[in-house]
Amino acid sequence: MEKDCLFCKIANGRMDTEFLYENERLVVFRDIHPHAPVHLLIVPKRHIRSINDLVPGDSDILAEMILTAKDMAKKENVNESGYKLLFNVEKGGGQVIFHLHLHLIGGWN
Ligand code: DGP
Repeated sequence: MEKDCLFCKIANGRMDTEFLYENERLVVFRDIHPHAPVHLLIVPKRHIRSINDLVPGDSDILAEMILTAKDMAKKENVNESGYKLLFNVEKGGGQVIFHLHLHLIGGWN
């Protein structure tokens, strides 16, 4: 865990956040400021600052995040209507929480 990292605290159960899914490596919870009817965050428990910090050894967690997003889209009933998967990368890319997370956004009519 990284000291002072909000998503390290959330992902490791130190905050009162409801998980829609959890395993040993990642968690899924709802974004506190949703941009759409369905707005989930897929977050690894291990601290990685951003996409810029990924190394070849991170390919498994990255693939698992995307596969989990696909499963969550089905659970939230947006798989057929469609959805966006988004990584904001660093400040200029809109990232405000510097702990890797994948946005799943959908549910528009
Ligand atoms: P980004 O801009 O990609 O770093 O997105 C960070 C997202 O995290 C933003 O959409 C709001 C969300 N967020 C920030 N703090 C909290 C929190 O304490 N709880 C939850 N559930 N979401 C949070």
